[in-house]
Amino acid sequence: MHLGPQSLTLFALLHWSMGDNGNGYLVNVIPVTESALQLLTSIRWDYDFLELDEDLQKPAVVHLTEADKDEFLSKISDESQFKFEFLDLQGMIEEERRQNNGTLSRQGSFDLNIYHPLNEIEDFLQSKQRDHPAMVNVTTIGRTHNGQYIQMITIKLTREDIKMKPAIWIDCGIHAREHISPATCLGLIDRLINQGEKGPLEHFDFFILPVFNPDGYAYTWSNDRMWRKNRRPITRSCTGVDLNRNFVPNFGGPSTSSNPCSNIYKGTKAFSEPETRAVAVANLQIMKKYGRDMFPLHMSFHSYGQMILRPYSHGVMPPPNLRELDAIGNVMLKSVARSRYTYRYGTSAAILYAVGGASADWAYHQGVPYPFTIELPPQTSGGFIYPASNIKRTYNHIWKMVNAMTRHLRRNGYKVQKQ
Ligand code: 0X9
Ligand code: ZN
Repeated sequence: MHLGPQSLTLFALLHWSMGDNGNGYLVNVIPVTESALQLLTSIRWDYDFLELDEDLQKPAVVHLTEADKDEFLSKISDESQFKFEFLDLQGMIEEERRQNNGTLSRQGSFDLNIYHPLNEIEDFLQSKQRDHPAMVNVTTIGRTHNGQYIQMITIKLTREDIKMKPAIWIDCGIHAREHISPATCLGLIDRLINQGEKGPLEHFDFFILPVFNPDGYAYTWSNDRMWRKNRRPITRSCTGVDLNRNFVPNFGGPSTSSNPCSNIYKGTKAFSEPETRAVAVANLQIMKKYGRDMFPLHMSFHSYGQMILRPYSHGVMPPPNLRELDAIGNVMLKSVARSRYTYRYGTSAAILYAVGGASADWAYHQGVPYPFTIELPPQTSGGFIYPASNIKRTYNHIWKMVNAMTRHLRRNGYKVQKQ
């Protein structure tokens, strides 16, 4: 719900009427002039901008905490330069919660079409292992700062007569507030298991990490729905590292920060965090066991924006296997073309922003030839809050995408091509 354009004189009123309930504020800011746009661009990484285009007249979307709200608003106070409106973030969150609670799951079965807190996700994984012991293995690949288990689920058909299949890695929930991402992973897990040998499992083994950042995820349920990073305390007043900045190569590169209070804080060094170490070790073990030729695909699900991002994350220089990446990118686009979602395909640097220290670049560097980062729906407007009625459509079209990719890999060979 939009509250309509507000003037600065209403700040105090808004402050009292909206409260932030720990979730902060969401503001649409329209730069009216070129210099206004330049100003926004220059402070882009000082605040939590969710959207910022190089387009005049297109609203930027910024999320503000109680602590940085007044400072930011003073920067856009010139009415000849900026128009802005508050979005009702709290109302959006409450509506999301209402829809989630309103859908009662059938007793004894896990409802894939609502969002689940961490403990329920863990129960879901355990139940899959219990019900399908031959196919499913849930392993703890590490512990978080707050002592939560980082759990990976391995799904494979273990038939002795079949020769080794290639491995596929999928991770979800590296950023805590992107709730549609873990929900999508759970949908994929369920489908893979149900389809068994009639689906992609006939030809591939799957390693899926549904919640990369358990502490952050738990915190979005208990305290701040808009939390992004992990929850390791860094200074007395600032907490958390952006786990998608904590890898190499290009640690400390574009859109990273050395400020522990920043939402894109990279950490003191690459792999400073238990979550990124756990993921790196798990990936290296898969590489060792399967061999470099047998680990073709690495997918990381984020939200939002409906984008398929290919290497490199940190710039636009063409990667060595660009042709094959583009071929798979096309397959991905085609597979969802009939769904209601339109995706854009390209490098992060070209269609979003360049990123240093992202996990997908690390995977590529380690020899996984096809690492994709996928920004799930929706397309715009504070889309981390995404009512549960959208979950099914989301994992349905992603299921199609994964199927199309695996079919393509089988047809065209999944081994790394010498360039
Ligand atoms: O900033 C990020 O880490 C990602 N966007 S998000 O809104 N989900 O936080 C973009 C990462 C792009 N990098 C890669 N292509 N790996
Ligand atoms: Zn993300």
